[in-house]
Amino acid sequence: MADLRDLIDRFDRLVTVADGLVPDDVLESAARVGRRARDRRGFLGDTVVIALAGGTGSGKSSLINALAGEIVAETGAQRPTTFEPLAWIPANPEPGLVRLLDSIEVVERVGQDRVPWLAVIDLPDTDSVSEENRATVERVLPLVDAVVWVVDPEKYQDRVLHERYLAPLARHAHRFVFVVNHIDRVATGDVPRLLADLAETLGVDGVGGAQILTTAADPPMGAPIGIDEFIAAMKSLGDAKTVVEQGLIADLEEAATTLGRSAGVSDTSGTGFGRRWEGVLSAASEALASDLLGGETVAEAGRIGARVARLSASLRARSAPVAMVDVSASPGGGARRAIDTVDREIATLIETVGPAHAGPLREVRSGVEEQVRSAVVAAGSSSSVDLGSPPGWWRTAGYLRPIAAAAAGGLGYWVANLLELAGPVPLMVALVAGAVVWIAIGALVSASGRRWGSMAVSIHREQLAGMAGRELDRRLGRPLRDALRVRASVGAALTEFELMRSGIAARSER
Ligand SMILES: Nc1nc2c(ncn2[C@@H]2O[C@H](COP(=O)(O)OP(=O)(O)O)[C@@H](O)[C@H]2O)c(=O)[nH]1
Ligand SMILES: [Mg+2]
Repeated sequence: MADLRDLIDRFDRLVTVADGLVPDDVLESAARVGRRARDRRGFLGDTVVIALAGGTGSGKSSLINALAGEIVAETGAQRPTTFEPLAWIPANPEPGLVRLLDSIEVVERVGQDRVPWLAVIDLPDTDSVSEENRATVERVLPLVDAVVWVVDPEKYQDRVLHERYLAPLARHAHRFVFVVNHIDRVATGDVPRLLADLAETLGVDGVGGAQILTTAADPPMGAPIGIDEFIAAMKSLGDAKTVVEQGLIADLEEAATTLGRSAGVSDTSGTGFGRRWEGVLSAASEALASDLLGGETVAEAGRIGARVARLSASLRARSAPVAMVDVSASPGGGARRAIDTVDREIATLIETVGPAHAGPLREVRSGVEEQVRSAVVAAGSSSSVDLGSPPGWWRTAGYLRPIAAAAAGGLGYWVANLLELAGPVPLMVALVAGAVVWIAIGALVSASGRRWGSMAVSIHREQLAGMAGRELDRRLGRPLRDALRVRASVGAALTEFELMRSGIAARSER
């Protein structure tokens, strides 16, 4: 998803330029949609951004460390009082997140790819009575998706917290989450009472109904407790947010279309290019992916997977065999199809804007073949796929196979005897039953291996298609957009020129 804040900026600009071109009521309802989007509280973007607040020693830094699975924030044990605000954020942060951290002056940022959709900001401790710290919380609040109040089982009734922070900020209650940390220090039987007690006090503060979680971020013994549940809670917060944002984007798009139609233009460049290009990209990148990793490679991966499975299940194998599949990019039919698809789109564009203005577009068109072929090479640089480690049950199946076959044989023999079948028949029945089970287990393992192999390369294929799509967009989408932008500004300049010219003509007639 593009940065929502940028989209809203663009939208506002559109509303500004449309002023005077469209009826007032149309303009006003569009402006309302823009205002609503901008007023939406929370971080405008894909990442779930949360801020940790709470008193000194409640365990905010420890919680970040527990999320990170390593020490990234100094805890009370290491450095008791100094505070250097820290953010634990995705290693590839979206631009909006970087701007947010810049604006609230959080300098220390630790990149992570453990929970790639989550950004955690450590706020100044809330036990100081200083107004400044509350102002910080208040300033950050509208910009983040949630403020997580980390409290201590002993100090959760702290007057400063409730009177200075929670009660005055109660109107933001719907974006508060509470974490009772140090839960290892509370006897299990006492936890429900403690939580009920906290909930009651929160009700008095006016923040009743908020979610309360429990953690032990840094227990003296054993692993942290409640961290997975904490991540799950943040995830569902993010899911709810995605729904809201998608609705918002749909509203903005609809309002923009209405504005454009009302002003007599069908979209920003008047060509509908943006909308069509997405389809062109996905068709072309799919075609390229078939060059990079075609049906034969998928079949080959299936064969390799089946072989790995059989080997894993054979008692001879000491350790799991390595499973690699070679992917060799061979520009062929797929590249041709991609070239044709893109070429057709540019031809349509040229026709729409008219041959007189199509110079830059024609220039892009002449390079299509070369760019598509380079995109294949760029996307397909990694040439082998590791199928990963084989599922453990194959080995188990290998051990069970002779046992199960022998058991089936024994059972067959016993049943044959029970039926009083004479001569060599019971022995034959035993052999057949044993063989059937032997073969069935072998077939099961093989089939599972085949699925495993082709699944792994199919996933890789999707990644390749994504990469090819990004390459194509960078090499062709961007210059096309630039060409259209130039054309739009030429159009605007031309209009200005015409207006001035007609003004001069009118004056000279007088
Ligand atoms: N027993 C226990 N100690 C904890 C827990 N979480 C943090 N601590 C300890 O409490 C102290 C303060 O933690 P810290 O994360 O620095 O708190 P902060 O001031 O909120 O950042 C440190 O010595 C931590 O080791 C916990 O869940 N259980
Ligand atoms: Mg700390």
